[in-house]
Amino acid sequence: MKVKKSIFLVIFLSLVFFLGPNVLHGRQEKETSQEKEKLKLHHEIVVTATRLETPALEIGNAIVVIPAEELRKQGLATVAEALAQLTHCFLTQNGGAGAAASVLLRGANSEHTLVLIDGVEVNDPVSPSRAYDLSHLLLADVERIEILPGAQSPLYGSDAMAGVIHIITKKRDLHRFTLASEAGSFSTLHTNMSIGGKLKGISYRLSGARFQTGGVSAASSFYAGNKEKDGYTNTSASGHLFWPLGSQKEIELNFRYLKARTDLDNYGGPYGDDPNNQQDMDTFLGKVNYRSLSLGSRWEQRISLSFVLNSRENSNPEDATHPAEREEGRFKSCFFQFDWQNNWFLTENHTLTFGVEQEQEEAESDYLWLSAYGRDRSYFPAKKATSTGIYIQDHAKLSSSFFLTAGLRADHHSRAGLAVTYRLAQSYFLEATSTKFRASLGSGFKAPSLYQLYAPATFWGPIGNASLKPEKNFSWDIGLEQILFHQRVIIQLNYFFMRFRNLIQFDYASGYQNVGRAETWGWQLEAYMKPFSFVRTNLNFGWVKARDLTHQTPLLRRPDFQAKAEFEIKFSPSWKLLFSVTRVGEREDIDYSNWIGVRVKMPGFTLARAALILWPENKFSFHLRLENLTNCRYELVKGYGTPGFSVYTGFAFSF
Ligand SMILES: [Ca+2]
Ligand SMILES: [Ca+2]
Repeated sequence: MKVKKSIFLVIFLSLVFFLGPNVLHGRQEKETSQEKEKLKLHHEIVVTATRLETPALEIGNAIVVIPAEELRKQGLATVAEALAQLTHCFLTQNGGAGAAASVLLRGANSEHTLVLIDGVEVNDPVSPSRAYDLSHLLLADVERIEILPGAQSPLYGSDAMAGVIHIITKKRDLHRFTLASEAGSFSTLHTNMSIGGKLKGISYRLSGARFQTGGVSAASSFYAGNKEKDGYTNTSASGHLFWPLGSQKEIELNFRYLKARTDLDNYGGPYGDDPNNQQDMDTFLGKVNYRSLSLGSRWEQRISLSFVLNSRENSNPEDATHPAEREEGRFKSCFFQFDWQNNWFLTENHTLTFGVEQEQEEAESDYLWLSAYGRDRSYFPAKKATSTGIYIQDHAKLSSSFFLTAGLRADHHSRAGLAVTYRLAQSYFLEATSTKFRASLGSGFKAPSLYQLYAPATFWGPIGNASLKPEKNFSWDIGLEQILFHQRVIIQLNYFFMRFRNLIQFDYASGYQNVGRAETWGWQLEAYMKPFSFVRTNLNFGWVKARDLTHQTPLLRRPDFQAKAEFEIKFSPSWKLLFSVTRVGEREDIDYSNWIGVRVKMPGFTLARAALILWPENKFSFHLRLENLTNCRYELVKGYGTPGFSVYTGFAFSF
């Protein structure tokens, strides 16, 4: 009933806004947006691949850019949902919205991808492998997401082994006010708003969002005993201040806060249900950035200081089905980052970037589990590690069509010692045939996490190992991008290869050891086509092989094949229709439902979605989206639930 009410409310508000005067102004914006689409890909400015604003044409890496505005207009609420639209990575989630989400980029483990929010590293120091849980990040204030696959440690240091996911938020909005809301299946209601403007020369943007859903059962309801739905609420706020100090200097302030509560189950598979197992998450991120130009605009300095505080509490009291079982957990971490980046615009053709980065991570946790079998406590006392990195890079325009980026970096971790990494990326554009050839190679590393270094031994044996060394990898890729028929067709083909060594793996006898080796390789084929001015299609194929070389087994949860076909029909400026089909291939997982984990083959699945957007170019828009059209029954992680067919509707409004 609650959902129906919400849907009516959304439709009502939509009509009120539609009948308002604002809709009349929308038409003029049409041209600029079409212009933008024409310039797609090739003149886009990206920042992640060189730490500089650089046209995509000059980038030797296979960078993927997700424009968030487009996804928001369709009603998507989270960064995880946005990443799930790609065939470049695979997103796994232990249940519905709010459940732990990992992104497996180019077949690598999730902890081997570094996640940045406006340049701030957010991989969680208290997570056993310092991975980032993507489930709580809302799309509301995101401008775009840049994904830079491949070993990128020379740019960003530790953790950037399989690539970097950079979430770039909106800073200066054209709009003074925005409001968007959506309601739909599973009692989902999502609302976000922002205000922006200028006050005494200082630009500001403040935004807030609230997402709540009744959810699906985390332990899949396809198995016996799982009837209880697991809901999720998320309240997020973010702000940005921009203060120009004359024409050559500026200060920026960023903050982001999120508070989330996720209902959990005890495990996936049969009888995993638990009515009162829940997790509370609090995160605060802050950043101050100073930027100046000197020596006749030849020398740019960016000095930034940032921090991230994470706090997570798990609580699972006794209940009717588990009268003797209780769980309590507290996890805390903080991360500080200082970066001094210098860009020397030596000549028109060379930009030299060099700098120093200092980081400190701190974490502690306490976890208690009581059951009929006894009492188990895992206590991790507060531990700290620091690391210092120095980096240098030359981005060179060797001719009007040949670009080269070369970088070198040395990082020193307070416990694990030194890691030196390098990268080389080149891009060549053959004007005569509109063909871009690109190639890149690089090395990466990941310093051991605090838990891997210092987790105290238990009755069962050692865990942490203070003499661990950094994990290392090497990657290369080549690609081709062909533009045909005046950008009506763009085809991209990429091949990549990555080899990992010194991987930290847990051994029951000796705790964590640098013993693992793995290899991943694959192809990515993308075709963008605009056969008519009102039709746009995107075809994406990703093939990945990911192997554990130590045990000679496929890495878990990596589909060997993913394909996606997307069609967009825009009949007039007042409505467009979107339809997409995604096919995910077979992959291996572990089934824990019979005490001992057994390797199982997970079947492939097909998901179809459709979205109707009314007045997509207007200040006011209205959408209706249908997810999992065929009500496909599938699992991302063995035993965990996923939503079936669902319907959402909402509006967005700005002035
Ligand atoms: Ca449940
Ligand atoms: Ca319980």
